[in-house]
Amino acid sequence: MASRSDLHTDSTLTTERASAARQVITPELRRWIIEQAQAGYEAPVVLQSMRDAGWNEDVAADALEVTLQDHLNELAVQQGQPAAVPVPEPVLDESPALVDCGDHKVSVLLAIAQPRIVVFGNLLSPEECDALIADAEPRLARSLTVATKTGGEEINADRTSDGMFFQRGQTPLIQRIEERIARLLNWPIENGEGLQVLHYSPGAEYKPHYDYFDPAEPGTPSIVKRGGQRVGTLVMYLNTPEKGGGTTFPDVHVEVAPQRGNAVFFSYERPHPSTKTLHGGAPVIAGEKWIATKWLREREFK
Ligand code: PD2
Ligand code: ZN
Repeated sequence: MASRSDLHTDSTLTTERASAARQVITPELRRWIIEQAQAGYEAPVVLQSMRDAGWNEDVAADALEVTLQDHLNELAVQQGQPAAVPVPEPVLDESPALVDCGDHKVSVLLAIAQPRIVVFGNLLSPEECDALIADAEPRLARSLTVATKTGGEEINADRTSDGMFFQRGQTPLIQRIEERIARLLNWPIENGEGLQVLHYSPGAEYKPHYDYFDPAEPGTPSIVKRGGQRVGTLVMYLNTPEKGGGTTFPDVHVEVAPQRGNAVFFSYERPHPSTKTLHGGAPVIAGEKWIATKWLREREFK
């Protein structure tokens, strides 16, 4: 292992999280951490060296995470990928069984780091699911997707569902659900698109796609003028299909089973396939499938 002479602690350090860590990472420490990673030392080994040198464990862990993330981001940008931006993220420190969202406690069923995927239980009550379906059903039409070639909307053969959009805050129920989501994901309510409800009949599916807007498409600059890129997706299951209809992540061979009231969240810090957030709605084999999707933007979606 490299010399520890760059590893002295700074007396201004506190146990504050990543932003504080970023302030106290000296260029020497940053260089040392990157050298350790390049030499093949795993994070726990580097962390132990920092603790041995007198660093507080939380501060050292934050400094390590921030430095390696910044470094990976720099490498990605050098390779021509868009820069990473902040994304919505639930507070899952210490692996809580439940996340308190004010009016409601949501359970955490599964968390995957890369791609970032979190499956939640009991995000919506059965009554809320039924009410959303009842409000949406009379207004369903064949689903459109945003057409990145033109910036408009188009019927998409890969998406054989019916759907509709609510306005943000359109009804008291929607307002309540949006407030819950904002607390759950630590993301401003204003950065959310209106809730979309989709209905899949047997055989209907949504073929694998990315939810961000492809920067190479000519319509994307005009789409992202309103609110910036999409950086996260929350798919909420409003019923439990008899067979099929899972949400699939083909790059990582994950399939989330649709169960009424549960939801799958995933985020993407850059509009690039390296996020591994390719995902689809598998064909419904028996029964029907209802979902509500909340897409989250970088900035206020006016
Ligand atoms: O219905 C789904 O599981 C699904 C799959 C992929 C929904 C979406 N994407 C979406 O609404 O973006
Ligand atoms: Zn999608």
